[in-house]
Amino acid sequence: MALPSLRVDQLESVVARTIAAQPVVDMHTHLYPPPFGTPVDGAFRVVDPNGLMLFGIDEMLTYHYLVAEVFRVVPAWEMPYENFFALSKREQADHVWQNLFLRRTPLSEACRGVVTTLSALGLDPQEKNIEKLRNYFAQANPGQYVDRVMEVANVSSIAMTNDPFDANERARWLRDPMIGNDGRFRPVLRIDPLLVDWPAAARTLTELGYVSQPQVGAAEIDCAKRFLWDWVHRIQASYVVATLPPTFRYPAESNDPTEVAGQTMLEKVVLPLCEDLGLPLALMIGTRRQVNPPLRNSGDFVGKSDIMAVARLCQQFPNNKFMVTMLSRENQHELCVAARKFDNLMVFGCWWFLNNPSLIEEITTMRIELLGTSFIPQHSDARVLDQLVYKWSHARLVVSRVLTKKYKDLLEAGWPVTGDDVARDVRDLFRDNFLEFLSR
Ligand code: RAT
Ligand code: ZN
Repeated sequence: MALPSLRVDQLESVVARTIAAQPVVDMHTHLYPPPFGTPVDGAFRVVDPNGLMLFGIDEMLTYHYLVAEVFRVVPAWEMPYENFFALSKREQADHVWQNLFLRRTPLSEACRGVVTTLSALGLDPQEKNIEKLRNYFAQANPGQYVDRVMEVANVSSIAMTNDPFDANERARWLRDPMIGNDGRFRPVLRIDPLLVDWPAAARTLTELGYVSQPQVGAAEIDCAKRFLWDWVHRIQASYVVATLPPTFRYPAESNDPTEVAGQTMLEKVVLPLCEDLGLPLALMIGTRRQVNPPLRNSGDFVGKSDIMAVARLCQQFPNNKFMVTMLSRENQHELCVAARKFDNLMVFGCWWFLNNPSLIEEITTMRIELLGTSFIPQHSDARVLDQLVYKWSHARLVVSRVLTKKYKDLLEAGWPVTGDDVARDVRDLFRDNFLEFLSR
């Protein structure tokens, strides 16, 4: 028997409860399981300085979003960039805590995120004594702590970003081929240099025995194919991903050798392999790297990109699957329209500078209006495990608001909406659209 339609006054609580209860498959993060190493042990001794599994208060406070924000209030003429980066992680965290949380109100989204996370983990942010907070994380066992955070955040699966061009990460995979074998994490192959910096990619390939020249010829295409094939299989990648600058064009509009090489790699290596293996290619477009290099990771910027490049790729490679997110707010409408034209295009996420409630609300509303539920509303992009808590709780609240409004409009138009309808839509948005696109 069909369930009765919800009443308008029931919508808000049913949608909120359903979204809160839906485990999330997080399709893009920079998180890793414990075998990738944790920088410090429980006694705050540095054990693996380049360890990739980051968690705890010091990592949260030194997140690159917050580093950028602390230089707004303690500018470089007071705290030169190099002095800040020469501090220990703990001292950097103290500086951020002092200046963004104690001396000012932590109103920004990234600051509020720390507060949400601490509260949800059962800590009292009003305590304000950072040492007490540190002691809590120092006692955590990394493997069990992954479970705890996933439970609090209600995340059931975490996609990593696995970069064979990063010497630190690569060495870990080569040392231990089973390193990524943790059912909670999903390996994903990151290939930026192949598409944006072939000379650098050629150096790495050569070092690894896939001898390549800075000019792309048949031998380089062959080497890159073997390299990609080997790494997709070594890590058991779910998909392939690259972050691209706003200047990305397809086809390339200049004769710049690096751009031309990137296009050759895309057409002759990456797309054929993805097609053969049924793997989506995720393109994250719009990052202008290092407009302020002394700020390091925090020095990247945003730029408006060209959506016709995406449309042409979708059209000319109909047997490939593309997952695309764009960093600039101005690109969002055109990207939605492109997704109406191409069923091999999956739009995802409100990325980085867009991961703010006001923008998520605007973008998600527009996506529902143009695409129904056929998109992936969010990915966390978490770099620190604990951030899963706030990135998802904040996103859930906004998506709840948007969906409630849309169901209300539909009820008023005369269409019944049941609890089962809500559950199915929420499942699609937070889990199945991604999983089905992978397996399509
Ligand atoms: O969102 C971020 O944290 C950025 O620093 C980038 O890592 C971006 O997400 C990317 O994957 O390139
Ligand atoms: Zn990312």
